[in-house]
Amino acid sequence: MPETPTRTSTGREPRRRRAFALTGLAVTALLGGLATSPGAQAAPAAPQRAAAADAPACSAAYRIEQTLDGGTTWRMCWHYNTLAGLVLDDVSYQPKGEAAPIKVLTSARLAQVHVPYDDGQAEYDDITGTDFGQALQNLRPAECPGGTIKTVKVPDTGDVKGLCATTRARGHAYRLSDDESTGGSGKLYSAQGKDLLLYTVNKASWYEYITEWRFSSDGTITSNVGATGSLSPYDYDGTDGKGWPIGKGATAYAESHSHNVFWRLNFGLDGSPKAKVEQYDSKVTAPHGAGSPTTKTTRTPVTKELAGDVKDMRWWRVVSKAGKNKDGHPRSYEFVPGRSSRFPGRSFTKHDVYFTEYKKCEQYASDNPSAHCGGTSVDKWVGGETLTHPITWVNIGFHHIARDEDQQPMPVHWQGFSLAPRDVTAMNPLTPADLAGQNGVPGNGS
Ligand SMILES: [Cu+2]
Repeated sequence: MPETPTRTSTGREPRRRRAFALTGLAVTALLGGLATSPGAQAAPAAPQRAAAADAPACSAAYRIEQTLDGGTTWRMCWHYNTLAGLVLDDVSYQPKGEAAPIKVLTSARLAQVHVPYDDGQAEYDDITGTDFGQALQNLRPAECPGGTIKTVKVPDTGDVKGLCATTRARGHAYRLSDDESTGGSGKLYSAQGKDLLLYTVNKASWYEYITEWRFSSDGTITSNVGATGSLSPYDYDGTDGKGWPIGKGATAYAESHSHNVFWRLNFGLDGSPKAKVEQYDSKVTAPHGAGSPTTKTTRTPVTKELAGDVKDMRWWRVVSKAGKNKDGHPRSYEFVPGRSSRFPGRSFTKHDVYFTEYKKCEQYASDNPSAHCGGTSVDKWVGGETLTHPITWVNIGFHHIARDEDQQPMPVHWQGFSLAPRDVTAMNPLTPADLAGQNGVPGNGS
């Protein structure tokens, strides 16, 4: 297996090198793809007329449709990008009671996996700088329980049985014991929820990354990246205080490092690329005398490009300009980040979320291949432009200090975020028929 230097935006030439499985052919293909259109490699066959009116515009092999508990249906297309791997397109959500699918995302995918080592001797952009996309893994049937494994045509690699589409239980969707003592029916309303689950596995040198998307019956979307495979055996040299011994006694100091994972989300709420972004902050004031603390929530319209930082009691949402729910409230999706260790070492990893105005050439959060983008990383694209068609970039970091248990294989460590529907429907999309009359008028026994 040849050792190939990583290609990075700053021409960084790490001393420590991971062994890449890149072949000359793959490198050529990768660069050839970049020269044309960074976002559009390996698109599915020409879109054909959808069989059903509600179906997204892609051929059957690239279409996913799943009805879950409560009658919620998720529909989408997918294609494969030779760098970023799985791309989801035209994602729509149709809970029971909605006459038509509600469009949510135009596209969603990974935008980078940035891996700097603590000693500064290696730094990787795994999406753009390794053979991540080329090294899509074949899945065995047992790895996709209850689902189907779709064939992915990976340029210069061939057909890979690489995309699992299945469902997975997520426990309680809701529970309400409707107490007679408070005027209720005495009934127990309880339901178990399910998610549509899609995933691929891509190898990046010694690591294997599981890219997972979940679409829940209650309208929530979740993406997680799980890192597994193996620690790089070339990196057992962290004896500089920047590693952790995983061999016997004081041996095999695996060098610590970070995994900074970026996603790129192009919303298309209610079928329109135009949307508003809002930031909410709540401030708690300590009690005066014998009183109680009070909390004030402020809404700040994000009208211009923003590099945002997660804080306690702060959140953002992307708001539809094209559609409202049956209560007359504009539909929106709220960004719910998972736990993150923000890495302050690079300008593009300094912030947790970026909202930038759509530009075709802005495809990868770092090491972006296009030279005509005014900078090669997402932070450079926050330039004060007015947001009309916002692109959302999510950065979730994980500082990996290895432990004995990381061998062998390494247990999966996960990082990710959710998008929670906020006023997409007028009530819980799973509300049972008995309780449908309680929109704004809950049973209160009075
Ligand atoms: Cu790691």
